[in-house]
Amino acid sequence: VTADLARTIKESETKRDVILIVDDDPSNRLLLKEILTSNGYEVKMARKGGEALNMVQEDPPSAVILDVLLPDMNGLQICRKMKSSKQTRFIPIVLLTALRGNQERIQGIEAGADDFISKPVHRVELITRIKSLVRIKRLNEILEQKVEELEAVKEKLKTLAVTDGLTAVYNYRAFRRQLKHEISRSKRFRMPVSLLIIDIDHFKEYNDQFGHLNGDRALQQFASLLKKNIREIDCLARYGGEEFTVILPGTDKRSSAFVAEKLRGLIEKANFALMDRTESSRITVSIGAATYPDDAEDEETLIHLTDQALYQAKRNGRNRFVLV
Ligand code: GH3
Ligand code: MG
Ligand code: MG
Repeated sequence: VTADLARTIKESETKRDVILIVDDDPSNRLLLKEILTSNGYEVKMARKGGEALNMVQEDPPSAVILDVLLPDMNGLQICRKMKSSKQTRFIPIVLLTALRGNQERIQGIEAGADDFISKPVHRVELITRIKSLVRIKRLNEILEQKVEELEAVKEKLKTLAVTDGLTAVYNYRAFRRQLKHEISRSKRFRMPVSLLIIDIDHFKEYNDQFGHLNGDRALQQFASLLKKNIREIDCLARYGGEEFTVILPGTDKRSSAFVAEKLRGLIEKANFALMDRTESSRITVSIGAATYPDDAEDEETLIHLTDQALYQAKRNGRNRFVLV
């Protein structure tokens, strides 16, 4: 990480920095320009405040050297404008002040100026100030970019932590968290929540017949078919192997039977594509269903009873659902 950061800083340092000079006095402008260009900076110039503000918006420079007295606008006003805009507030501003300009400096700091140079301009002083300000700006930008990158990685990790790698639906961990959440909501709002556990019938044979890779593909197609046929608020998860769970918030026993039967019929009719084969395959499922609070007082019991109903569906001959 440090090596990466060092490289980023080095890369950003090889770019030529553009300094904007804002001064209405031509000889002053030329002097500043000469000092900066002979030190490797690119220079842009503006005579008036309005012109300077436009240039800063259109193509943000690495720093601005700003005379306090300008024909159309006070330098302090420009400072305030630049520092209040999201786009330009990180551009360093050096104010050109009179030698004994203490009052000006205090006002300058209040307006957001980053540094001061007094007239007549001293070469070395100007260059050292500009150098360090440009460097700070660059580091700020890199820092901001790194923070953004980290945030993106954090989001990605968060998603990965709750997602099943094969089917991209929620994983077991997310299922447990979601069930807990829905049951406590259900308690609060006195609404039922139903749980389905769906297990593919004879999936071992499916693997034996079509191969494990086709088995994996079937699981993927299976999961996306289920996902497409439940509501947005329902939560589909891979419980493990070829077992899936669906949490149905706000769904009572009767409605859960309706959903279970709908999903069972859907799977029974679906064609599952196979690799390297033109024909497709068929799958059936057995489903156990239970409802909170009718059947159980807590999530452990709810899962246990749903599992027992599933077992019963298997014993009754598969390709069917059983309610607790
Ligand atoms: P039934 O549920 O109808 O009783 O029979 P079954 O053969 O489906 O049941 P069992 O639980 O004994 O076997 C489940 C099989 O599912 C075992 C395993 O080969 C297969 N399986 C589990 N996870 C995966 C997976 O990620 N990919 C593939 N291809 N197969 C899997
Ligand atoms: Mg099975
Ligand atoms: Mg199983």
